[in-house]
Amino acid sequence: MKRMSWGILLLAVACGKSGGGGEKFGAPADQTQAGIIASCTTKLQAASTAEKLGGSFRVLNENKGLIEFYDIPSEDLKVELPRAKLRANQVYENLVENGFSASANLGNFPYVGGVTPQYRDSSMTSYFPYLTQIDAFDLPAGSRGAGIVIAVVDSGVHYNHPHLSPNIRTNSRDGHGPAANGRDEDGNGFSDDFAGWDFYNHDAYPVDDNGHGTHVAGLAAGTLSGVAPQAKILPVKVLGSRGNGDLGTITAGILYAIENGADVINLSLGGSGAAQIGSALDEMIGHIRLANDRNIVIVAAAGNGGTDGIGDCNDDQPIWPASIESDNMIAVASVDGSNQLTRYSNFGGRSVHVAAPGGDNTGLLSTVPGNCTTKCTNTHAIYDRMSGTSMASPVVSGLVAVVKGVNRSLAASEVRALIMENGTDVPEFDGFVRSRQVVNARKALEAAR
Ligand SMILES: [Ca+2]
Ligand SMILES: [Ca+2]
Ligand SMILES: [Ca+2]
Repeated sequence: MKRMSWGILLLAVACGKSGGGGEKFGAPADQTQAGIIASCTTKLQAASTAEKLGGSFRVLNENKGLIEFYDIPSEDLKVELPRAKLRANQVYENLVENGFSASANLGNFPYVGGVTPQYRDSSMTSYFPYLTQIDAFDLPAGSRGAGIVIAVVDSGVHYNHPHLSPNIRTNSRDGHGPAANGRDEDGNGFSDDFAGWDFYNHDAYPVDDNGHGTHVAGLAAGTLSGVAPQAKILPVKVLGSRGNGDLGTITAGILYAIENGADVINLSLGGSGAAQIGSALDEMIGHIRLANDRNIVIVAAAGNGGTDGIGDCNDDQPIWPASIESDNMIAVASVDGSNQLTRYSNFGGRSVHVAAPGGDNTGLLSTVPGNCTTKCTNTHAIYDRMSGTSMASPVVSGLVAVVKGVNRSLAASEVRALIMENGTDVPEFDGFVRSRQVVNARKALEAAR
């Protein structure tokens, strides 16, 4: 419970309604704090608009001119900013369905690095059966995702975990910890973003206060548990400690990943109502298609069955982001250890592309946050089990890294097609999973060479 309080406390200071006219930092904590997102608006315009109309604003992406305004009616904004597209932001309480608070209130701490990577060996097969299930346990040297960046857009990443730390993508052009100076040396709009960015709290330390993002990162690219044990992880925190989040913050996180070197973007999050929300999602849809133009693959969880926990059909009830149609989008259902769809997994013969292990009653074993914040050693290597399409998604993100790692010339749509066509065929998936395949690393690798 302590973990939650600092997030809320910070937001109360940053996003409180009192003292309008200024710039705010950090995401809205609930729907009452949500604002209106405007495109094509400079920070200077935002400041003068907020001052004139008596509200406040936060910058979602300065270079792209994405601003969220608070306490200003949209009619007034429309008059003041005729060129901007305006959309109401939406806040969701539960965008991830599992995760747990870390064992201690970690606060912000710098990435340390300097850990000698410890890779898995044959003595560890029983810990990570999902890797054997998709033929990824013992991939040949040169086929482990080296040189590929997976953005984990989630609740943050415990980047000093000894089995994640060697794989964190760092930005040598902008400092961290003792080298942090409050300046944006590389001019990407984010000061001191050495190890990713925290869009939820607006700082350079995307520490995971939920646990979900760290688990996801470990499945994609942990040195022991990851499908791609030599790929890099770009931590992008967009969710709060309760798994809460909003469309504007998530969209800003996706854009950051696109602009800062991601080859794959993992989105183990989502909400219902894609059809109803409509234009509020336009910005996110636009950015997913922008990623496609740059050959960045998006991998998204198909969803965990909504409130009753029994899988729903995404063809009938679209969810976001998984149901967003784009050639680079891979929506992932979850199977158990016997390649059967798990009870909770959403499905869709048209809109869900592949299936991957996501854990059933026992869950997949992966990295979770511990209370070690400096140079963590193997004694701080904390693991736990979680289940969900949130876990199946990073298994596929890791596979995308493996595939792209051996053939960088593949277009995003080609990577998707290759993964869909080179798995384990499960005839019962007919009408439930578009490709009818559970992904398979060895087959996909052979096809990619
Ligand atoms: Ca920077
Ligand atoms: Ca700096
Ligand atoms: Ca932070």
